[in-house]
Amino acid sequence: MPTNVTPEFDKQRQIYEDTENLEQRIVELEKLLGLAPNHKGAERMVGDYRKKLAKLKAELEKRREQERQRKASAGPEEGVIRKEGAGQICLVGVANSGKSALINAVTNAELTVADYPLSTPIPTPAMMKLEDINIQLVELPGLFEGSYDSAIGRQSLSVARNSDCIALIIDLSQDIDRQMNIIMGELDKARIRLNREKSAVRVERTGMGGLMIYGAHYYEGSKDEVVEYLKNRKLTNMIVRFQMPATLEHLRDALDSSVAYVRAMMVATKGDSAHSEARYKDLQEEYGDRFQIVPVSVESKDNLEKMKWAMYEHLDILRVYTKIPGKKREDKPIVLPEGSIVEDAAEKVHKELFVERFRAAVILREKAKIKRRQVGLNYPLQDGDVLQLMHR
Ligand SMILES: Nc1nc2c(ncn2[C@@H]2O[C@H](COP(=O)(O)OP(=O)(O)OP(=O)(O)O)[C@@H](O)[C@H]2O)c(=O)[nH]1
Ligand SMILES: [Mg+2]
Repeated sequence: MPTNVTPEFDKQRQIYEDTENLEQRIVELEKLLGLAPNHKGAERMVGDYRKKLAKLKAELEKRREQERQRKASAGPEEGVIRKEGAGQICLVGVANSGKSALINAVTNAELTVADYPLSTPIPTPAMMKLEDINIQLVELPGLFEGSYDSAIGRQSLSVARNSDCIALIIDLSQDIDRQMNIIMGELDKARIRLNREKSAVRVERTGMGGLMIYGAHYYEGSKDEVVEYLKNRKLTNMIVRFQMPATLEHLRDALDSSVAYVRAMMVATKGDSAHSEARYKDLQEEYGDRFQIVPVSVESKDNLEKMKWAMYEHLDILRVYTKIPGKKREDKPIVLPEGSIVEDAAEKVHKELFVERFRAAVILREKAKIKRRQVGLNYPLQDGDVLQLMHR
């Protein structure tokens, strides 16, 4: 049933829909809500617009927060590699670990492969095709002890901290402890934490009210210890929430806005070389709990396909294909973060407020028991879903 609206409302709706800038959109949407009819028949529409407004505001807040963090942590040369494709993965390892050879093996790039160190002197991107999407791989110059104190090392690490995933490249023809010590040491100096849950500890600075500590049973020590620590740091008004098992280090990181939490995996290279099997076994034993480890060899082309899929998995994304009834589905997927719902996909397809005109969505899942399912906007999507969106 169409909602009766005034001409002013219609005009303002057009203005709002045509506005691209996020801040301005919020202003226009607020004006629109001011003009909205208040009869019963319009409740649903007004509700949808209010939801949208809340979402836009949250988005703006998130953007501002990201901007603040970027400013807090960035060096002057940050952002030299523009992100492209469905996700970005940084290859991080010591010199000569086989990063360039690996990238050449899975992309069209022709990077210099050489047995002398630092043959790749600056962060270097290449595109890896995987089925119907592209994943950007970035080789960072080989790390060494003290990288973080050099300009190029600092720049590399700033690329890594903003990346979607870090692939630790461990050379199975070299000593693994030495490599891991160097890599983890430099990442640590750059305040990059791998595979660690950011939400284990949440802190909120308050103007007054003293210290409030929730979920203290998750903390490895006593609550008094937390209080003592915060007092020593002159933090007297604050809410601390432990949401998962946590240590003092987690608490310290939570108080430090320059700490970056990045997803990570491990690629063990040169699986064809002498003693590589024993080294791989040690690596599994020591780090298998923390990282998925994929052993590869460029020389014998071993496991490269498996590595590509492991990289895909670590991007935490899903692919959805739109389809018009009676036609073949689109070849190119819409790429969304894992956990996305129908509404997220709809927003990517139809730039403007779809919610109001939304009629129904149908999900086609070939592998599922129920292959065709009519769903609402809040329905969670899965990788490979084919989606039909019906609107007025
Ligand atoms: N046996 C063997 N050697 C490899 C393999 N992959 C790379 N290499 C050799 O390892 C050496 C270093 O390879 P690169 O790809 O240049 O290593 P890199 O990590 O890019 O090095 P930098 O850019 O200098 O840090 C070269 O001599 C390669 O031929 C492999 O799968 N097996
Ligand atoms: Mg290289």
